[in-house]
Amino acid sequence: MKNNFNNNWTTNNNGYPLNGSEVERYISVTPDENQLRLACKPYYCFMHFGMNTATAREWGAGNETPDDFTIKSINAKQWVSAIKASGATGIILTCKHHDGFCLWESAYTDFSVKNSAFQGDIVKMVSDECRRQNMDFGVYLSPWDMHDKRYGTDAYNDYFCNQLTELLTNYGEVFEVWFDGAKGSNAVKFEYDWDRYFELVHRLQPNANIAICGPDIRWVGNEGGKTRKSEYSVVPSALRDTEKTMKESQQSEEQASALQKYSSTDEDLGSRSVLEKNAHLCWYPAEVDVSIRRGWFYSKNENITVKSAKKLFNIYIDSVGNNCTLLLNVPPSDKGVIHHKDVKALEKLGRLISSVTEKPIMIQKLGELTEDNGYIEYRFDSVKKMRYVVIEEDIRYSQRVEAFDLYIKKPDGKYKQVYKGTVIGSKKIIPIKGKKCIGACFVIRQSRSNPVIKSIGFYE
Ligand code: FUL
Repeated sequence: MKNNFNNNWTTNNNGYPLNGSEVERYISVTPDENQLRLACKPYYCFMHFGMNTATAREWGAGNETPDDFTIKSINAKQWVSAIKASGATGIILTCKHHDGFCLWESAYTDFSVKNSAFQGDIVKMVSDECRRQNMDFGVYLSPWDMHDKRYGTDAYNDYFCNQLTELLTNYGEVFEVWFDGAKGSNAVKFEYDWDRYFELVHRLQPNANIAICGPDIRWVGNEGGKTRKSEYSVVPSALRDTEKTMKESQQSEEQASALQKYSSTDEDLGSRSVLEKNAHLCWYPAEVDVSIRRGWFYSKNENITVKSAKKLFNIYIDSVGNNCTLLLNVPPSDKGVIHHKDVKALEKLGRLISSVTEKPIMIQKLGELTEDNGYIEYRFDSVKKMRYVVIEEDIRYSQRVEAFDLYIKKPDGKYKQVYKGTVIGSKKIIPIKGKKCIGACFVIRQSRSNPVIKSIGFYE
């Protein structure tokens, strides 16, 4: 056959074994309940807000006082509505960033909103509003603390656990806990008691995923919204090493822009050649954290850096549509609101995201493929202008597809290849740019055992 459709996973599988004990070892690695839930809600937002919002800094100096937090009110309703309009399903709030200032009235420090001009508990205001608007709420609590004198001693681990306990008991359900690996290069050497932190999260919020310096969600490795060509979720367990994550994280206030660039270090995290050398494997999907603006915190000088909806949408396609989750940072301003430029971009982003699946041509649930499904042909009832194809693996059975091709059938009946892909995973979104076609063909070239495809959808 001309397009070589017969050369597929059921015939030579690109020369790789289709089954066998090694393949069994890879496909036995699957997500747990929390990770499965996360994959169903793959887009949520970060909110960097705190002392740095008031001082227009990214990290601050650690010697700020509660008086420096000059913000007097916030409009939590506007925050949550603006995020919701963008299609996101949750918000992770920086309850305490590296400067140490707490957005809630912690019983374990004086350095919080309770001693500032602000009346109220910002964590409560945001988490309550999230619940009101049916959005998930998550917490960011920076392990590195420039302000607290206990940092560097055992007492700090107790302090951190006490704060974590407050956040995980007083604010309802928490969907994600974000432990940042960033730390100033000249900060005192200190070993965080990660096991104790993780145990606490598991006990107090059993449904929460722990991200970055945590076992459930992997940092994609840059802050510029870039992903690898093949984003694997089955990877060596060594990637969960918190020390490694910390080494690659931000180490100075000025370094932020360098981290926005993509580094090709560790480009291949999960191909067979990597997995075969590693005895221990885990399910560790990537999260893409990126800011809508240049910085993580609001600064009026950066109003001109708000990314366009189109740019944000491309980031969405490259992350959510590339087997990752997206954590888009939207920092409220020192006026306590999300700036109108960001609000506008978010609204448009929401419309672009819903446009992907608005006009289905055909959606098929496939399940486990068999010998007869080396390639699958689709016939549409009339000529369509196809704009997107969305393919999902049923990740309860791991991540199996390693290579696939997508063809469209042109109105003259000829096939044309429109995409050459590698992994699929939880979701692959392929933009086709409105090409005219009367059908399509999905050819899986390489797989780990029989592919299990939850669905394939074609959209105008
Ligand atoms: C980094 C931090 O240093 C930044 O300030 C920001 O919070 C970002 C999400 O993580 O490592």
